[in-house]
Amino acid sequence: MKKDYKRTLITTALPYTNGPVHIGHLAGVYVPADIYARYLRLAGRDVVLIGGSDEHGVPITLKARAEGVTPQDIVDRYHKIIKDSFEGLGISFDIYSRTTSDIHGATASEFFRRLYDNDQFIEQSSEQLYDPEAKQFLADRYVTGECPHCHNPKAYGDQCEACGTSLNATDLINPKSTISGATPELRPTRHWYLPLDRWEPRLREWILEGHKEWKTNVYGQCKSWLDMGLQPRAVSRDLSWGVPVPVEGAEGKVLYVWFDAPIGYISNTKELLPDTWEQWWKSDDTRIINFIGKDNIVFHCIVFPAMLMAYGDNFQLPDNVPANEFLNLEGDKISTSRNWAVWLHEYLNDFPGKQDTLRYVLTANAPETKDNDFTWADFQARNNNELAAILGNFVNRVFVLTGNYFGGDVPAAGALTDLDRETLDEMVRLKVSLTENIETFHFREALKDAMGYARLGNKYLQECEPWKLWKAGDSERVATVLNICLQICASIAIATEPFMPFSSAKLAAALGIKDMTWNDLASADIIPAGRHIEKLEILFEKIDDEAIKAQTDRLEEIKRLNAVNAWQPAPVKPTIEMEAFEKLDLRVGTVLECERVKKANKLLVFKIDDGTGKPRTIVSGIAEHYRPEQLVGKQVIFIANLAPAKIRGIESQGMILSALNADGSLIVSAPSAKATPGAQVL
Ligand code: B3M
Ligand code: ZN
Repeated sequence: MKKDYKRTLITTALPYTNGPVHIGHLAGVYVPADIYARYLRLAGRDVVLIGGSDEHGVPITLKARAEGVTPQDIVDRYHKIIKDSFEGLGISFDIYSRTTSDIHGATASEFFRRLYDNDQFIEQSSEQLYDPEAKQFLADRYVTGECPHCHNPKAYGDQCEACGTSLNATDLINPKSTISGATPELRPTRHWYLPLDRWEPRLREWILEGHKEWKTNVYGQCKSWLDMGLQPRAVSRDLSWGVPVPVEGAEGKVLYVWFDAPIGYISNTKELLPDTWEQWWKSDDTRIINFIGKDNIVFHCIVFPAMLMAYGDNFQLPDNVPANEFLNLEGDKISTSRNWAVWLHEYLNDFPGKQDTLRYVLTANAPETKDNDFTWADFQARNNNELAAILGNFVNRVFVLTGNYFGGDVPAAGALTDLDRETLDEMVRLKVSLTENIETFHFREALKDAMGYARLGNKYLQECEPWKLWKAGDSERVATVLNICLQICASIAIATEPFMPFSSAKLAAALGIKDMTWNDLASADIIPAGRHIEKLEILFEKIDDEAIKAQTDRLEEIKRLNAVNAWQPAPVKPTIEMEAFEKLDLRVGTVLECERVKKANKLLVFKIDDGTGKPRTIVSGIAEHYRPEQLVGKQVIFIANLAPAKIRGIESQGMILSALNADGSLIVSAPSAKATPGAQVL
């Protein structure tokens, strides 16, 4: 890690604008980056937080094609949604721009051109997949097929999402065009390759020797890439959407999206700081931190650094790349295409004023070292039992007591007891731990430390019981206790600012704190005696079951729709002869009685009128789909000559036919009109 640096440039992965952002993006990248940036600002450091949309790449053109609109329409739509929702959540970007900006086009072009002029590329013709029907080359996500590593049948031409391996389209087994469904053929085409192998020794030394402090997932992935040996990588594509390759004779070719996107960090800094941007990129005393998700590690740690090395000009390499693992939703992988996500813009709509709850839950559950799970039950519990019951409750009690006993004027502290001193010491210990945890990107632990102030405050208040002291007439002691409690409140405002800026701002305003600094954290005299403190609005309202149920119902509905979309009829069983069918005796019966089988969730027991005059007993496993009373009086089709079987001690004489639907629901088969009980179905 760089020791002497003057400024920190923080970047966040540029989200593709083929959809809105969801909680997985937030937990992995944007919330941690924002925590870090806010902390550095409070600590008085020079920092910029750079973000923007990644508006090139095949997913965007595919989406445009599917909707019959232009790629520009798609990126305009989602860039706005993404930018607005980041703002809504309080992600404090100094700039949030986009890779379709002019300045980015020019910057990316110049970058490529300089590498080209300095012989940093290999120009090579190779056989690539071509769609003879759509008459175009198929790069990246224009092709799907079987992954050669894990045999997932739906791997993309650039990556297998099942095993995470990054692929070339030509690696896929049985490739298919996603445009026309055609089987692609190989055709030669010329492209520019960045010879990563040239930079391998320098990359090895820089990462494997120089950055042992990187997170183990990041370091480990880099090491395994380097140990496999680096290969030249194509940095252009035969596509029409993207930054054109700025070389003569390159018509119809654009820069590979992973070549232009990271340059977006530079373009956006230029746009923000046209006069001083170079300081932020090319000066040794700048420190660059890239916040990304785990699927972006190789591009940020190997490919982009190799590009920067090839460019020269003292471009700084990242000092750290704190990549997170993935967040799941209710036990299932988050997926844009399956709509299995909590979308930020929808959340902001559904839970107005509750930005901090989401930020809190995503940090408390951040997938820092392993994949983690977001559940709505946990979201509600953390809001109600932690934010409202611990933090909100403490500050609220302190404001109420100060109002009741001192008319809202901050009382002066008198002589300190041992407990007071221990409490003040604990505040300092929390600050040391909190600072260390943020500086080393351990935000989950850091959040616990920040909440530690509220826990400490509650404990202190409980031990001192100022309400008893007041009754006993010891107003002097009450003054000291409440003074200390108010200083704890001030520390809560500071300590939680990086994590929960909205409630921190409300609390700070109510306490009359104008300029918060990290320096003041844990101090015993942030709030001077005599200051009149304002009324505090409730910081965290409880979230009721109804609001949570609306969310879980929505997810259930999505699950149902996904099951319907993914449904395929079962393969038809091997052919049988007429003779075999004729052995089967299918009949119509009328349900006379129907009951649940005791202690069996799935079983119903029927008495059926089968025309013989003697009711027939059948046990059927359909209790999850029908209530007994729904079936009484209905007609069903059953197998009349199935060998009887004992089920839970009941002899079942046949089987009722039913059909299982795509969405998991079940219907019992019945004749289309009233039939005579016992009539054969032929
Ligand atoms: N757009 C990939 C992603 O959204 C890509 C990140 C670019 S960062 C320069 O996962
Ligand atoms: Zn795979």
